[in-house]
Amino acid sequence: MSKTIRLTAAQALVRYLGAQMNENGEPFIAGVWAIFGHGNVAGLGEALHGVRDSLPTYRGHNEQTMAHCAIAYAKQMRRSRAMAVTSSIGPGATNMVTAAALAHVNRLPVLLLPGDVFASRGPDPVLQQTEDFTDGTVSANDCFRPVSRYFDRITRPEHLLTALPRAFRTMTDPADCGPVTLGFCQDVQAEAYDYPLSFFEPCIWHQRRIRPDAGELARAADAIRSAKRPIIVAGGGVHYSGATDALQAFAETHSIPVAETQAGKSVLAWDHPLNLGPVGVTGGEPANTVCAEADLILGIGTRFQDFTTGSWGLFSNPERKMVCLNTAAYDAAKHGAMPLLADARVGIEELGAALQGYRADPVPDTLKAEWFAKVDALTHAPGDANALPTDMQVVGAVQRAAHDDTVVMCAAGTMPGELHKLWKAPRPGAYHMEYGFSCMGYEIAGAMGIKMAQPDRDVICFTGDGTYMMANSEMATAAMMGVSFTVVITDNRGFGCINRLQMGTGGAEFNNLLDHAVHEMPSAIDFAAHAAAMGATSVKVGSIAELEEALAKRAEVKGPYVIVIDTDPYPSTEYGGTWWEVAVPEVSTRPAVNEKRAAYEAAIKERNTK
Ligand SMILES: Cc1ncc(C[n+]2csc(CCOP(=O)(O)OP(=O)(O)O)c2C)c(N)n1
Ligand SMILES: [Mg+2]
Repeated sequence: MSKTIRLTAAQALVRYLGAQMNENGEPFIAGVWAIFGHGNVAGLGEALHGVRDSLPTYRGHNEQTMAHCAIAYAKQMRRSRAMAVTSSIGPGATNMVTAAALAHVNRLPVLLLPGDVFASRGPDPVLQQTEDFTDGTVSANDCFRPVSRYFDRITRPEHLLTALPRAFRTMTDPADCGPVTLGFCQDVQAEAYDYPLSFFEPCIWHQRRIRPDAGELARAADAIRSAKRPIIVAGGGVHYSGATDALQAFAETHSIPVAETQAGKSVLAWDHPLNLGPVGVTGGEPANTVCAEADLILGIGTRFQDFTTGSWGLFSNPERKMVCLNTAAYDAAKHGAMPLLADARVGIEELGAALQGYRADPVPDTLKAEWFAKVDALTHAPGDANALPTDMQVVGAVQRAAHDDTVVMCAAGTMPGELHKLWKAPRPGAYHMEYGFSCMGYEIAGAMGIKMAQPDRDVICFTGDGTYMMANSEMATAAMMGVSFTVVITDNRGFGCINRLQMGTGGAEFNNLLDHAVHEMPSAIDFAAHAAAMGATSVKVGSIAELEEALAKRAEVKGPYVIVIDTDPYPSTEYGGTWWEVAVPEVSTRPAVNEKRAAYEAAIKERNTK
């Protein structure tokens, strides 16, 4: 019997994809998003058609947002499954670069398969080929290099024998996890080769759980034992490791409070007494007060981005030590932390065993009650017929309509900050925030990806008018595919959060709200009509009460359901938060800028001299 099989490289690739399993026995690649062009229609297109019953191919409307959908799918699946995305060469490929960067920052798996120029160079230059005058090996796909965890260019069919195992190793490695880009030369996709049959045998990719080094564990445990006021800062890694139960048990046993980053939010139920809630720039007073005074910060599964640390101002207490439990050595050693390199779940378990008998000083139990008394007043504020609703009131209305199976999601604009502060997540996975890249335009495609990952969940997407306008066309895909989720569009007629940031740094209101941008006609976008034109069910509501009525109907709607509400661009939750480093001009004719510059310099000095 022959030990090889003659396949095109594209056929070999899709056959290999179908044989890669996760440890639950599911195919790791759940489907392939594709927009065809000359760079992939003949090669990959033919191959995908051949396997369409076992490996579904989906057609989107934009390469970037197809990839956002795939990435959101992987995030909601806690990285246990992923999707592939293929494009033609040229613009289709470069459209995916932003999504690659998003997956790179958020450490999320996605397999990107842009077509690439002819390896033979026969038609040189082929349609859409960029030409480097000094380097014949460069193509548009080289843009993916800095935003891929693994990059390869398939210029011979047998390259797949080494490239594909590396691709899966990268996507399933907890530390290196991120986007893989395989630039797939157009002619090579169609070229046949005698592949060894063994290459296509089922392969299981297990989740690696690295145990801590004995020395690192002992040093971390000693540091924690000598701390009286430690706090855990829990990030997305706790979710990806499936460590939420272990974290809760650890926190309870040692009475250590937990603060949640954007990616970490929902690791503990919002009302768990030890969950002090959101930390950092979009954080609340309970976590931020305790962090500022903590003598030890125990980061678990966090990359300590500046929104978490308040540009390190929040963590600048000279007394404090930092231990960082992370699966990536790069993160574990950030900012002088004592590294504890391990999988979050087994790392927490071993740390717990090493800390037997240790209990931290209790934190004042009034902190949370005081915080919620203040913020609940904002979310529950009654509607005022003479004023536009605030974004906080919108969050309140959605919260009242939410239940245990609701997942709220967002990425950019006002709502990530409001939701981090205000949303009450009842259980892990109830909160999905892409705040590593905070990419406008992730929302609608991402909501579709979440619903595809967990069809039984009630997915509610928050989007501003700005981010809706940035990328909305996968709404039509969701309508066509019957993927049901709710989109709440808060229309404040512009980039409200950046307008507030501009004012906060002494700037004139300029070029953010549509009224402050060059125009001849006032902009009045009818979002409900726009969404309806793409096949969504949509409604514009005029008040918080009407929003609640519209939300109550969402379970009956098949496909995307869009609710539009006008909101006031100026107010936001005034409580909580902490300093965030945004560079203010050193020289300006505006006195307001000069004042903010002085405050900026003082804040930097305070952080740097503690
Ligand atoms: C792709 C992209 N471009 C620019 C930004 C910078 N940015 C962050 S939020 C924002 C405005 C968001 O406006 P909107 O969605 O209407 O939300 P609002 O703050 O008005 O509620 C901008 C321009 C970004 N995060 N992503
Ligand atoms: Mg807006």
